[in-house]
Amino acid sequence: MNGDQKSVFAQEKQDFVQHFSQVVKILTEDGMGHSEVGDAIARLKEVLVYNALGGKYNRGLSVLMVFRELVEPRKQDADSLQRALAVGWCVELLQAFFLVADDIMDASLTRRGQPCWYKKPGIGLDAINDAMLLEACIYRLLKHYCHKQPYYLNLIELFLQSTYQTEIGQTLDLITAPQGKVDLIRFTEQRYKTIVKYKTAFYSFYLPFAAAMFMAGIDGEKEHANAKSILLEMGEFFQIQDDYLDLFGDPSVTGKIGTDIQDNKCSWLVVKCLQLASSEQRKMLEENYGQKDPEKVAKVKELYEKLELPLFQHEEESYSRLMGLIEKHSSPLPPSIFLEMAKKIYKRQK
Ligand code: DMA
Ligand code: MG
Ligand code: MG
Ligand code: MG
Repeated sequence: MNGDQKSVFAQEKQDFVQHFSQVVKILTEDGMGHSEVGDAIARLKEVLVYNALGGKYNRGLSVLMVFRELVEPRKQDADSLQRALAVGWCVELLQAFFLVADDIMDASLTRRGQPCWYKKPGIGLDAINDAMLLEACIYRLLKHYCHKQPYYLNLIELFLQSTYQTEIGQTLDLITAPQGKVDLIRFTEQRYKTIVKYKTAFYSFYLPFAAAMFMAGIDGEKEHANAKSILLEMGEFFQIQDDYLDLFGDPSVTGKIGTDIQDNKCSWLVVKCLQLASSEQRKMLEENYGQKDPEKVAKVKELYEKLELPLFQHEEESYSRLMGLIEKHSSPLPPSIFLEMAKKIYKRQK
């Protein structure tokens, strides 16, 4: 792949990752002066480095990509670009905050190819406070870079609202998957869609686009609602892939070992399985789902494989639905920003 063909994401990635040391510096420098909290700041630095790096950076890079597309080039001065980078990192910090907590709640073992933070010797449930620190960093960073900007309040409210929506989604995800209580009746397509819209789509897709829109001075309700309608469709599809990869992905590529079957999750796989299963197969699922025993997990996987769950067909359908939405709702934003994102997620392996 030569430079010209590289996606806009690949081009931005280097700048973006390089900016991280600046972010860490801003977040840790004033504390170093206050020597009484120096030890805590050292811990914060460790938490940032372990948990904010090593992912795909799609969410943070989206802010940058959309910002570049929406702001006229003569207004893309060095300071404005610094702010776009910083806001991109705020989205990555939000993600890090959710993931540290999500891995505890899901009893996961690995993330981004290394042990989950709470699994590290000596960390354990102290990771809960670390997650909260990561969240607090979002607003410290926003204030540092953007407090004089006309869109400052819009960004704060956007981050707060996205956090609330994600937490509502995580609540639904968790209460639909009570430990030790398998009840397949809960796993409806409607419930599934609600869970993933809230837990994933808002913060992963709408948030980065909306942040860049606000920074470009686009704050109209209609414009945001239009972009949201496209981005929520992408978000739903993205989580369906995540559910598929949980079981069928290669952990050396995804960086994480799946836990959805063991955790009794309302995964896309179990929802589709139930739509196709005979009453016998349903009974078999009832007996084996939501348990740690590897033999039971393997039985569930076997059933999924036997039923040939229609991910490919779903991908095609979702893609054409998305193209329709982009045609209808992208204006006044250039369709290319949505198409770039779509290119990134359809057919992904990780
Ligand atoms: C992802 O759900 C949602 C959030 C808010 C992290 P998940 O538990 O399926 O994510 P993962 O597969 O990355 O643990
Ligand atoms: Mg999880
Ligand atoms: Mg989860
Ligand atoms: Mg998952």
